[in-house]
Amino acid sequence: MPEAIGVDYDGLIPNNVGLNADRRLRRALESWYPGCLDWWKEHGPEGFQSSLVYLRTAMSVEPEGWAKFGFVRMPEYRWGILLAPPVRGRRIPFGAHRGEPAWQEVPGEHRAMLRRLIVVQGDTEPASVEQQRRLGRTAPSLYDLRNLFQVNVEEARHLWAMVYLLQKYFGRDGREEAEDLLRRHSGNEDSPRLLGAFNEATPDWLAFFMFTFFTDRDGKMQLHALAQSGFDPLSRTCRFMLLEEAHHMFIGQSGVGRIIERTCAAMREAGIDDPADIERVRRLGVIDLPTIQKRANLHFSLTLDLFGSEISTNAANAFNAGLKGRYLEDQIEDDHLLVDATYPVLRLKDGHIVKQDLPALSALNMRLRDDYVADAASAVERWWNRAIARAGIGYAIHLPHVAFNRRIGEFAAIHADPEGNIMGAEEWQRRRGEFLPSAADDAFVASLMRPVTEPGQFASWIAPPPAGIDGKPGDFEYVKFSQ
Ligand code: BYC
Repeated sequence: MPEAIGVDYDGLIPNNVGLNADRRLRRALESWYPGCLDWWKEHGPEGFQSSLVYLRTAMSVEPEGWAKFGFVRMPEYRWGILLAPPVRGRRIPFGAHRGEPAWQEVPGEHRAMLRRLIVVQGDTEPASVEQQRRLGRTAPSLYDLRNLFQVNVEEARHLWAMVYLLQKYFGRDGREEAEDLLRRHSGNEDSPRLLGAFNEATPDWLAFFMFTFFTDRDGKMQLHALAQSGFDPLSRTCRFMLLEEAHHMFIGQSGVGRIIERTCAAMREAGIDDPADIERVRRLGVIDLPTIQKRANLHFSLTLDLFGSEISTNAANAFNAGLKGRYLEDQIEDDHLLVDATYPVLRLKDGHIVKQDLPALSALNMRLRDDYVADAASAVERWWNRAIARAGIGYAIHLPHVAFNRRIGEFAAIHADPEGNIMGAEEWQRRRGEFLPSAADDAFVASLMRPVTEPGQFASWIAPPPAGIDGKPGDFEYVKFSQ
C-alpha cells in the first residue's frame, strides 16, 4: 500500500507513515512510548533533562529545509517516524529477486533474516546514547554540549525508526523485540548490547569524537547497504537516517580536527617541533599527537569488528535474498547477482597475511569494510592531516593495518602491529602501550576533562569551530541550564 508523504505533526508521534489511519500500530507505538521515555530518563544524558537545548528537529522529508532549530527540553523532543519519499516503480536492485517490484510487506521466506538485521541496527542506536550519557558533565563548551545532545536525540530517533518497522511489520515478535531494545544495555553483564564496540566505554570527549568519526561512519556504510534493500520501508527509513548520520560524522571529524588544531598551535607558540616530546606538549594543557594516534588505532580497530567476518554466509544470504546490498549498489556496473564473481580478500595463511580471490558473494563484509577504510582514510587526510600540515608540524595520523587489534574475523586469533607485522603474544603484551592508549595516557586525557559552561568559551585543549550552529554567533548560549 502506498504511504502518505505529508508529515503529520499533530499527534503524539510526528510521522509521515499515516499513523492516524492505522489504529493497531498507533496503539502499539503509544504503549511503547512511556517505556522509551523512562529509558531516556534513566539511561540518556545524565543531569540535563530539564535544560533547554538548541536542537534541530526533523520536520519534513524533503532534502532542502528538512529540519527546524529551536530550544527544546530533551524529554520533550519530537521523535518522529519519517521515511524518505517513495521511488515510484522501485524494483529490487540485487540478488535472486533482482528486477521484481520492491516489497512493501515482509517477504515471508526471509522474515527471520530481515528481523535480525533490523534488530541489530536498532540495538546500536540506544547503545550509543548509553555510552555517552556521562559526557555532558565535562563538555569543553556549550557548542560541544549541544552537539552531543543533538547526536543523542537523533540516535534515539533512529531507535524509533527501527521500532516502527518491527511493530508495523513483525506482529507480536516485533513488539517483543522492541521491548528488548530497551532491556539490553551497553556494557551490562547480564544483558549487553549485541555488537562488541557498543559495549565499550566512551569515557571522555576525545573518545566521543573518535566514536562519531569512526563508529558513526560504520553506521553510514551499513545504512547505505540497508538503503539498497528490496524491503522498501527499510530502504526509505535508512535513506532518511543518512541525512542525520552525516552531521554526526561532521561532529567527529571536526571535533578531532579542532583538538589537533589547538595542539599544533600550542606547540608552535611554545617552540616545540618534536611531536614525540610528549611531556612538554602535555604541560601546555593540550593532547599530544601520539596519544591522538593511539586513540585512532583503538577506535578504528574496534569499529572494523562491526563489519563481521571477512567471509560470511550471513552476508551472502542477505544479499541473495535482496535484503542488504553493497555500498552504492545502484551505481555499481555488474550483474548484481555475483554468482560467478570473485573479490580479493585478505587472509591468514601459514602465519602470513595474503590476498586471495574468493567468491564475491561470501566476501561482502570484506567489500563493505574496504569501502569503509577508503572513506575513513580520505577523511583523516582532509580533516586531520591537513590541519597538522597547515601548522607546519612534521607528523601525520595513519590508520593502522586491518589485522591490528581485532576480535572478529580472520585476524582475531593473531597479534599484529599497526603496520600489519605479526607478533607473538608476549611481544604484543610488552609493546601494547606503543600502539594503544595506556592507563597513563587515558589518565592524562581524563585530567583535562573539566566543564566549560561560559558561552563562547572553550577548554584549553580544543579550538573553537570556524562557524556556529545554524549561523549563530560565537557566544551563543546553546544550552540554558537554569530553566
Ligand atoms: N560483535 O557472518 P558474520 C550504527 C556475530 S553502526 C558481536 O561474521 P554478519 C551506529 C553475528 O551477529 C551500524 N557479534 O557477520 C553507529 C553473527 O551472529 P549469529 C549498525 C558479532 O552477520 C554509531 C556471527 O557473529 N548496523 O548504526 O554478516 C552510533 C557471525 O557473523 C559481531 C549494522 O550492523 C560483532 N562485532 O555481519 C549509533 C547493520 N560481528 O547471527 C549507531 C545490520 C558479527 O550467527 N547488521 N557478529 O548469531 C548486519 O548487517 C550484521 O549483523 C553485521 C554482522 C554486519 C553486524
